Amino acid sequence: MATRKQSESVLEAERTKTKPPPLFKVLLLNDDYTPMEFVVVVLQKFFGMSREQSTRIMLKVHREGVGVCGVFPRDMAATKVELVTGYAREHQHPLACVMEEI
Ligand code: TYC
Repeated sequence: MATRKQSESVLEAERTKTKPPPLFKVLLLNDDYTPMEFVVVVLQKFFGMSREQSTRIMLKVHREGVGVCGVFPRDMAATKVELVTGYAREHQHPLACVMEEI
């Protein structure tokens, strides 16, 4: 049976050592060549957005240069970036999708 002091020092060690896992934003970047309709489809297909939400984000990227598609743990963000980039290249579009730690 641990004493109160022992329990407190274990809790203190955990408080100072354990960090929550980092989160990453997945971003789409604007370019002059990828068709708007293709970007809308990408947002629906890979990020589960409605047509309306996809259109909003696509227009934001088109006007402002960058937009957030979602926030994910590292592995999930990396997979989204790979899938979107692969899909864009299959269709010969230069669409850029990147991840950035929050
Ligand atoms: N700027 C592109 C065009 O005018 C559309 C576009 C939007 C491209 C978002 C990329 O991430 C992007 N066809």
